[in-house]
Amino acid sequence: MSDRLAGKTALVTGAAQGIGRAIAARLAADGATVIISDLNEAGGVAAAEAIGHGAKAISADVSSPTSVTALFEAIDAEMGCVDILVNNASIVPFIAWDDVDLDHWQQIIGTNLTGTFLVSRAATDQMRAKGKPGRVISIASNAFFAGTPNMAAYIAAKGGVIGFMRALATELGAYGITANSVTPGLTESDGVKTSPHMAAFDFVEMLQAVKGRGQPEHIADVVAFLASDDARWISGQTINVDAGMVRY
Ligand code: NAD
Ligand code: 4PL
Repeated sequence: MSDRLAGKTALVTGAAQGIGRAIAARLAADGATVIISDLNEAGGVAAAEAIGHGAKAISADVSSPTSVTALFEAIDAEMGCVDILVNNASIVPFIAWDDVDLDHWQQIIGTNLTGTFLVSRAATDQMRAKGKPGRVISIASNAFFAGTPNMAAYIAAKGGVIGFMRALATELGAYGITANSVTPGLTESDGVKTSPHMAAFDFVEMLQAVKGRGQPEHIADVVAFLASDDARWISGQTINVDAGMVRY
């Protein structure tokens, strides 16, 4: 769609499907070399082939320190460094409060919050080691503002992600690295299409200022802006992308 990300390398986690895949496609269309990373190895390869523009798949589990280390060793060997990190990989549960036990809590925090920490730690250490500025963009959720039902551990993890991006902006601003969060509203992703969240669309649309169903591209367009030079003066912020469902 433009060449505003020409010469940049972008890593998008959880990009085999859904919002992550749309983000990868949009960054590639804007000229970035995109690394698609996902637990789902075959899905990542298929996404990279479909997106083209030199997109490449490297599978990883963001919740595993050894897997994240291996991912960044491969990036170091193959392309040197990433300029843009998009923390998108998450589990999106629908779970009644009475079923939220310690196992569930630790699984969700482990992937959605600790995974964001592990990948951000490795990516920004690499940027600093190579003396490169960079961008960290984390996908949180408007459920953090709305307190959406059936997602207690998820909402806690997303609040942690938003807080972490605020802190990282401070820690890394001096190195020319910005850190921001994007909070999508309910979005018709591949994961949501096969989940009980589908039943919430009519209610959510009633609350939206702008009517229609959230699509992955609505989120990808804003992430691509934050990745671009136009967003160089934005850091530590949370951009809500939900057709005006919540105001904060
Ligand atoms: P999705 O389930 O369609 O896709 C998620 C992808 O992440 C999958 O490909 C999955 O394999 C991958 N993944 C899961 N755990 C992983 C791990 N440990 N390591 C690597 N990859 C892993 O999800 P989606 O709806 O596209 O959501 C994408 C992001 O947007 C998530 O951060 C989610 O919390 C956020 N979000 C989604 C919605 C929505 O309504 N869809 C709303 C707000 C925020
Ligand atoms: C409003 O992040 O923000 C359902 C599923 N509804 O994952 C979300 C809303 C879901 C959301 C989310």
